[in-house]
Amino acid sequence: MKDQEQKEQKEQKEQTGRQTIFSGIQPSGILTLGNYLGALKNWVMLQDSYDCIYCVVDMHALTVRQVPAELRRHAYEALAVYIACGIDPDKCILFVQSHVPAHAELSWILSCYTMFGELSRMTQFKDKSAKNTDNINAGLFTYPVLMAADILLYQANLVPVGDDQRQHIEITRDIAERFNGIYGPTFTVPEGYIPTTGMRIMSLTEPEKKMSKSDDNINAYISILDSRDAIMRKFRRAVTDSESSVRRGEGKDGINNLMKIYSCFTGKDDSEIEALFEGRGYGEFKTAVGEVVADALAPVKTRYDELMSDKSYLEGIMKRGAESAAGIAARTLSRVYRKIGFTQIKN
Ligand code: AQP
Repeated sequence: MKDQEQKEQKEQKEQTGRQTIFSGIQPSGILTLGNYLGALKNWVMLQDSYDCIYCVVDMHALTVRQVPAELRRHAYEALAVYIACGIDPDKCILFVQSHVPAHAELSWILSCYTMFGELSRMTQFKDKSAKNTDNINAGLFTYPVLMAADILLYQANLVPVGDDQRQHIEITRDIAERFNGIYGPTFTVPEGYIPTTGMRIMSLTEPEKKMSKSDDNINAYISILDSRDAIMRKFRRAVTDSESSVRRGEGKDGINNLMKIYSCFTGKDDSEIEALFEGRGYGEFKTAVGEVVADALAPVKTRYDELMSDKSYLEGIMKRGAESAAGIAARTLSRVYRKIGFTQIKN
């Protein structure tokens, strides 16, 4: 980004006094209802009040083996889904992580300020290494360091994520505080912004597990781009329990999950849902959940199709976003390099 443009952006930020938000989603598949409720819906809500930077974190996706052509396609799809869900590229910086090399550069530095023991405690590492026993690579282990670099490069104040990412926000804060403690104020110490509803959407087939886009069973997740028929079918098949009255309860993970999803789309709380479906059984409830989800996702799918038919538009957004992000990231990286004692050559 040009010096003048950067200066103007800085001045504007000082005038508006707005806080910065950073978040991202891996293009490791087609984004799910979990990504929508845990992340995207909030991103859209936040874009008018904060300086938002939203990223397609393709480098993170590499921690699990990807088919190259699919990874490339999923990156375009993720960007199109962001926009189709309502993220406005004129209000936010939207970019693809691998287009800004500073993420990898800061990640290396931060890995030297992150302890092996800290990383060993990460539940996502434990879960993913149990799932990918033939590919427990070092990237899977150091994933939280790259995530810390993503956030700290932009001096983000808030990171909107689902409940599953709580631990990664904590380690980011620890790394930032450790670095600041040694070298003086360098990084903004970010806070997680975790929604109260839709915090963790669970699998439809194994409701004790979170809904994941890379689940081998396609019936376990609702993809944001699923057809109405597919959405209805998956909800009808959703695993519940042997009772029949719709009510929240211990050991009723399937129904609890469906109630949470229904609540996210209708704004109704548990007692309202229980009253509405009294005496109507699980079958009717599952159909009702499917309908509210399908209705909400239909316009997203239509907009997505339009966007995907114009690749050059998406590439223009990627390029513009990468330039803006790189300008901000370069300032943080240069400050870090100076503080840790790297030599720097003036251009
Ligand atoms: N099930 C979920 N419920 C609520 N929020 C969720 N998020 C993901 N799944 C759920 C939120 O989406 C953001 C980005 O997640 P991600 O896709 O980058 O990584 P992930 O959490 O590992 O998601 P997946 O779908 O489980 O990916 P795969 O299958 O590739 O590992 C985060 O804010 C996350 O909280």
